[in-house]
Amino acid sequence: MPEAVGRRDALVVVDVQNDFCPGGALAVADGDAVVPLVNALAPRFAIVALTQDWHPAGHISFASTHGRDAFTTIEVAYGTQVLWPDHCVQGTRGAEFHPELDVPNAHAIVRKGHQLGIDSYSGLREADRITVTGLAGYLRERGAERVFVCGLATDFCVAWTAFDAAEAGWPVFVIVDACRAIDLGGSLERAFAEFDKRGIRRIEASDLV
Ligand code: VGL
Ligand code: ZN
Repeated sequence: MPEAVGRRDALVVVDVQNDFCPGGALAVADGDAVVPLVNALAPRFAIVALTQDWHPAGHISFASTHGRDAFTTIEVAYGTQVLWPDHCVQGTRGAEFHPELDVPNAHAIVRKGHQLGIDSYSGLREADRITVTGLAGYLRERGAERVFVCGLATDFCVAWTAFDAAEAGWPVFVIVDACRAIDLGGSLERAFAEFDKRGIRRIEASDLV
C-alpha cells in the first residue's frame, strides 16, 4: 500500500550501532543491511530521531553481571529480563553508530538503558515502564502526527519503540525491510502478532512515496 510521506511524519531510527552489526557483541544477522536504506529514507522526513543503546558497565541486562549464560532470562524488579552479552557500553566503539550511517537531518539522539538497574528496549520508556526518555515529548513538540520506525532489532528495540509510540496515540508504521531481527525463541513472530493486534502497520520502504 503506497503511503505518502508528509511534513508531519517522524522517522525514528533505532539502535543502528556497531554492536548490533556483524562483528559486534550482539550482532543481528545482516544488521548492517539496514544502513543504506535508512540513509535513503531519512532525508524524506522532516522529523528524524536516532536512538542509541547506552549501557554502563555491569548493566542489569548483561549476563556477565549475574554470572549467567547469555540468552537466558532472570526475574528482576520490573519483570523478566533477557540476559545479553555485554553490548553498547557507554563510550566504546560498539556503542557508536555504524560508521556508514549518514543521517545529518537527525536532530535528536536519545540514549537509553543508561541506568545500571533498568534496561530499555523502547526509545520512549524504560523497562520499569515509568521512566521516560523524553523522545515522546520531543516528537510531540516537533508536531509529529505519525511515527515511522526502522533499525535494530525488529523484535526488541524496534518493537518496543513502536508499541510505546502507538500507546502514546500516534499512528505507527514499522518499515520492515529497514529492520533486522534477533529472532530469539519465536520473538519475531510474536512481535509481528503484537503489531497486528495494536494496529501498528508493517510496510516496506518502497511503499513510501
Ligand atoms: C537491543 C537487546 C538488548 C535492541 C538492545 O536494540 O534491539 N536488543 N539491547
Ligand atoms: Zn541493550
